[in-house]
Amino acid sequence: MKSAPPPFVYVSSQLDVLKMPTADRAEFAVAGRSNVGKSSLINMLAGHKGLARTSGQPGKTQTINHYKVGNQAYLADLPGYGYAKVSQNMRSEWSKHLKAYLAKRSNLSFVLLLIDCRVEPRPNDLEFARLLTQNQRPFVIIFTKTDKLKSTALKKQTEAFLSALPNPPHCHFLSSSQTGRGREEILKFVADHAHSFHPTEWSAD
Ligand SMILES: Nc1nc2c(ncn2[C@@H]2O[C@H](COP(=O)(O)OP(=O)(O)OP(=O)(O)O)[C@@H](O)[C@H]2O)c(=O)[nH]1
Ligand SMILES: [Mg+2]
Repeated sequence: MKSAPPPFVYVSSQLDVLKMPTADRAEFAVAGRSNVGKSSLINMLAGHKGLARTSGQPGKTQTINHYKVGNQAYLADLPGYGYAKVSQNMRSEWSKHLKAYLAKRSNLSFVLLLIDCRVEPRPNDLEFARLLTQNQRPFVIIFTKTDKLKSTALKKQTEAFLSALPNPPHCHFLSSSQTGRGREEILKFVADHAHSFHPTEWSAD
């Protein structure tokens, strides 16, 4: 039987780590290339289509958007990387803020790195995975848009991606925001790891 999702509540949109919500609970950041389906995944997990703004145009999410998940956790929707059409200036601004976020956000428990299950490993995905390890951030891979592939092709693609990674993820999930695939497992992962977040890790950053 499917459980009701914990209520998701929008909190804030910021780029500056100093202005983000108090780091008093576990945080899970949703990261990945532009258009991979980050905002759609948050809506699917929340069971609420209009919560995070989604778009067929890459580059929709331009700030780090925080959502409360029940009282236990924050989900942070990150701007996508790898979108060529935003100006060089804008890209280096985002990259600076993303790097500061990964280095400094004290309650960041896991990064959920989203990968479109149809694409081959791309240099900026591998580079982002490397950046996570440099910052000692544990991460999981969530393969998105699995409604677009048959199971044999899906298995082949996901295995190829996982073996190309420079550093292994904690685990991986298969998801589709169209069918709801992966929802229960991902929510359980968040709940289980939010539970083990200790108040001693709090900081007023
Ligand atoms: N078929 C299919 N389409 C999806 C899925 N998830 C997202 N999409 C589509 O992919 C496009 C991009 O989705 P977003 O959720 O806006 O992507 P994003 O990663 O938040 O993009 P940025 O904010 O630009 O970085 C939209 O047209 C979605 O409808 C999925 O699981 N299946
Ligand atoms: Mg988005």
